Amino acid sequence: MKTVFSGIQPSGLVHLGNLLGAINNWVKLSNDESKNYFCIVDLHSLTAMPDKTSLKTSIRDTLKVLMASGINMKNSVIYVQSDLKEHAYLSWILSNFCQVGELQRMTQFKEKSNSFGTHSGLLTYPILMAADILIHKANEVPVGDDQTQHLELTRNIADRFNNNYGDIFPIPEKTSGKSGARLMSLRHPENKMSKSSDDINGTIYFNDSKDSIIKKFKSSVTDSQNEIKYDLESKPGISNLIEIYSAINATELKETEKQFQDFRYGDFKLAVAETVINYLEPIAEKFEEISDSEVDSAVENNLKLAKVSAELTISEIETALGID
Ligand code: AQP
Repeated sequence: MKTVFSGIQPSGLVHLGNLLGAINNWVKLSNDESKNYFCIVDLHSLTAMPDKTSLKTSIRDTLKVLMASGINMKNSVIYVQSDLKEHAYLSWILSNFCQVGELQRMTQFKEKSNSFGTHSGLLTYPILMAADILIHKANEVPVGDDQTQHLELTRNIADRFNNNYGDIFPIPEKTSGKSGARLMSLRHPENKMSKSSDDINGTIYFNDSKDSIIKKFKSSVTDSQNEIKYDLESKPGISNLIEIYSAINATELKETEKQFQDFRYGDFKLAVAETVINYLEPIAEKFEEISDSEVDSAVENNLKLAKVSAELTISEIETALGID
């Protein structure tokens, strides 16, 4: 049986990019024959030095979104990274299988070190991500395209460990949906849609009101032509809207293009807004129904399962390294 791992940072409200790029695939995988670990990676979010109260709220809200998203909880273990100290322990071990130069070349490091300053947490973050994945010996990692480089590094680290100490880790594969793997900001289609974006009008949050979603789509940046065509180079705004519509309706980009070929931009924007409203509404409603105590008991039970898996891997690694 395959093992799946993926994580999400509690760095703000979950947005449409997180849902279509990652969580949608988690829902699908959780209904397959696989063992799934979905983790709120709060240690990663410390790299942005968050405010204590917002972090606590964000952890709880992100757990609730996962529970509301339709993930099959029978096949899935949902837990918080800092509750399982083995992640950080393995990260230290794996840091010996990674070169500083590799970390310095990571695009996210270059981008984020401009905003948050260059502390070593930002640099070593991908090693912690490798530990998150390898601690459960995951074969499959459903993530958005922004994580491709980090996953490649994880594969290299696993390979180097195996070459030196025996075949402990499977080499994990990245999986993403046909579309939605990289949603862009509605206001700045050259930047990815992000929780921590400066312009919140470019991001659709899971609990945005109907009016706010319509307003954000109406004001989305497109181009001066009037052709519904997928062309990332010259029409990034319209391509992003085609991507969103296709990801929600599980249609090919070409099919969406054809369906709306005679539409004016304004009408197409409204059609995409409506599809997004229908997609988000049940998630936001379910989110409101989940109580804090339901979250607490789910996390407590799930953590026990995650701990069993992590301890098994750590014990194998310690034996392989001679530190058992
Ligand atoms: N714009 C996006 N399009 C598609 N997928 C995306 N993901 C994030 N943004 C997009 C995917 O969502 C999962 C969880 O991401 P994360 O919270 O761990 O970190 P991130 O990629 O840094 O996400 P954000 O929303 O941009 O957060 P901040 O603003 O804090 O940096 C991942 O699988 C990611 O690929």
